[in-house]
Amino acid sequence: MAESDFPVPVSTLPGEAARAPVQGLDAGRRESLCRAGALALGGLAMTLGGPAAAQNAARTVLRVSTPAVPDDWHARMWTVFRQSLETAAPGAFDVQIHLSGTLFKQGAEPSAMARGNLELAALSAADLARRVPEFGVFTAGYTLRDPAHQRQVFDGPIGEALYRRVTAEMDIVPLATLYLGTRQLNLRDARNVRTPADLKGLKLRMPASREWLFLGEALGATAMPLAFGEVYLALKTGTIDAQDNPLPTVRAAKFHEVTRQIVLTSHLVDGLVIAVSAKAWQALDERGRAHVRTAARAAVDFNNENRLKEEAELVAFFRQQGLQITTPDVDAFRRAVRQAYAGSDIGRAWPAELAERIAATR
Ligand code: KDO
Repeated sequence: MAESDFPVPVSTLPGEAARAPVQGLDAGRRESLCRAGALALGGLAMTLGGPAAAQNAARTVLRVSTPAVPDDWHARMWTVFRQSLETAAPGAFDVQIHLSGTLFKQGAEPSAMARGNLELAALSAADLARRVPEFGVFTAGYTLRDPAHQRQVFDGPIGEALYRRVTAEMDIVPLATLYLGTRQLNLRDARNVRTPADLKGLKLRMPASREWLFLGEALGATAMPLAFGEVYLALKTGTIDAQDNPLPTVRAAKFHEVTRQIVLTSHLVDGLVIAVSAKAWQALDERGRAHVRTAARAAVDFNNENRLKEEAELVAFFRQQGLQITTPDVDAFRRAVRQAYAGSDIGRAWPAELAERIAATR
């Protein structure tokens, strides 16, 4: 990713030097050196900028970047994350939350984290599959049955092993996986959709990556890549005919204002992995790490609880808004999607037994 791809220039922030890992030292010594560095910086800031600057210099800056819109639960959960850290360690962390893709573009977060320009993000399976192909199994339609199944898989041995692979391959440390919702089709103009054949020729916007586009095609549509932030306008102007997202996202991004139908294909039980850059993680002591883990869990719990509740209420809400809500032949979609993956390169990117172990997880 070229530097010019980043919409907002990132400058060195106060506290950055205090967080840089020092190679070849044991953790205790590294921690005391970091503390000494922070104190030295604090002293300098005191001289230059007074007590407020000194306090800021000693805080660990954690920048968060997400494409999520402010009213979405997985945007609001970052405030819960910040509050949890503030309660556990008052004044120790400075969590800076950047919403709607204003700091980094959707999909650019992993490389920004690996380069030390970003500390925290919630990453999609497609983002992780680029370096850890097994993660691609979660980009495939109809892999996970429901939110409970997702939780069992990610909180169990499969999740643990995949998290370790991500840490080894990507210079980022997964902390927890949130439920983003179950993805449904959302059409600009209503049509009769029973099976994938009924989507022929439909321009379906998907996030811009090979895995997402494959899923769109497997559903029977013509997949078109587009960033999340551009979907509303594209629906409004007719550049695209449809998009897919979980119902809470449809509401938060107001896609129901520019669409007429939701087809309940339930094709992907979607999740995002909250992860911290390895650089930021290494600069934390054990207590700091425990606080960050607890904060990530609190954020996930907040998101999951609210999202599940809202998801259950939204069909009624969208009907009230005048949208048609239709249920297709989901088995026909499941069969077509599974067949598409079975014979493809993308389906071969993860070991067959992984999909079987996921299916067997209860
Ligand atoms: C989207 O672009 O459709 C998507 O739902 C993909 C997810 O992986 C995630 O990036 C999400 O957008 C954003 O967080 C916005 O809700």
